[in-house]
Amino acid sequence: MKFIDETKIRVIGGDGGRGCVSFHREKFISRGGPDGGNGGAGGDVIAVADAQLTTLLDLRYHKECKAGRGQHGMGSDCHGRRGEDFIVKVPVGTIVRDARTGETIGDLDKAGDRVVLAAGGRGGKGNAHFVSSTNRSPRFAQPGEPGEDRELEIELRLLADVGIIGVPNAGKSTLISVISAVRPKIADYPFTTLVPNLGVVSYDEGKSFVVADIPGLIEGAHQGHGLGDKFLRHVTRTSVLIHLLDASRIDPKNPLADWSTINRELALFDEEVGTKPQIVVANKIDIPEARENAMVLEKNLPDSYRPLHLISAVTGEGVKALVQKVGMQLERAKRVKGEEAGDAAGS
Ligand SMILES: Nc1nc2c(ncn2[C@@H]2O[C@H](COP(=O)(O)OP(=O)(O)OP(=O)(O)O)[C@@H](O)[C@H]2O)c(=O)[nH]1
Ligand SMILES: [Mg+2]
Repeated sequence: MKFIDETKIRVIGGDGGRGCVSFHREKFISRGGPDGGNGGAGGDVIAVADAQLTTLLDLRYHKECKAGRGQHGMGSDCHGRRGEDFIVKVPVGTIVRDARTGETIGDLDKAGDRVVLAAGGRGGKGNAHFVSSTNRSPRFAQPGEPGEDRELEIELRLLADVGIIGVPNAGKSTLISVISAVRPKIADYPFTTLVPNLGVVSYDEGKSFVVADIPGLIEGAHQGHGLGDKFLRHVTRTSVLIHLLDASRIDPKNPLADWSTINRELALFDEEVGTKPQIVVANKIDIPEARENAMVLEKNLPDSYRPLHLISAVTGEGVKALVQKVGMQLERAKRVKGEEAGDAAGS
């Protein structure tokens, strides 16, 4: 299935129904009072986060979403029915912005979250509403109001706890395939992965986290080189990054080359992504010399990024320990977040 993570749509709330001008008519009653009912309100266009969806693809085919109009008011004090709402299903992690002002309208980060994208217009009042001591038989009613009409930018940011980033061919997809149930394409050439993959990783008993494997990054990704850096939006909400390096490619004379290149691209994409906690991992240590080169890398890494983790996604060496470490780091991050939230509530 095609993966779409940004699109534009137009949303239009339903128009309100017209109020009615009517007078009571009955046999033997010569001048009945006004009895025109109110028009019904127009329906709303509402976005609902649906856990079954993983892409914005459906919206590509549904560029315009219009809710139903309210029914006009009728005689005998009958009010018009409300227009039908138009429900737009979006994946969890969808952010909605007004295309003109850039204002964020909604951030649907939990399944079932709802946001009104375009409100329906109010229904007009019927003439019965306008009866007063000075005007006992008004001959006018209100028109319905038009529904809201706006252009929206829709963006999807996958909700993952952990992002796997690194140069092309480092083994990111191989790693996600051995720690979760997803089976992405794996091949010995750069840019095998074209769209992010999400997997659920179980560790300990009953505990799990969600990991995202994103397409490889190269120098100049922020200028669009390779596949560009737009997929980094999917790691903006993660708590931890696994920075995966291909140990067989480490040059002992310049061991930090790949690592620094990627870090530069992260920082150029977004300051927050650039400073996210990173677990640095050297993969492919089953290849001769890879292990030695990884040791050189480890010596050159800044203290805060040590220890370097050595793994082979193919033989499985070091993989379980890595998953445990990621799990522990996530739990710590959650505790800190909880404490911060507690502090904020307490103060
Ligand atoms: N020897 C060895 N080869 C590996 C290991 N992990 C991955 N590979 C191989 O490295 C190649 C690239 O693996 P992928 O998992 O597709 O790499 P990727 O990082 O997802 O690459 P892109 O999607 O192109 O960015 C494949 O041929 C894998 O079989 C490993 O631990 N040891
Ligand atoms: Mg891949």
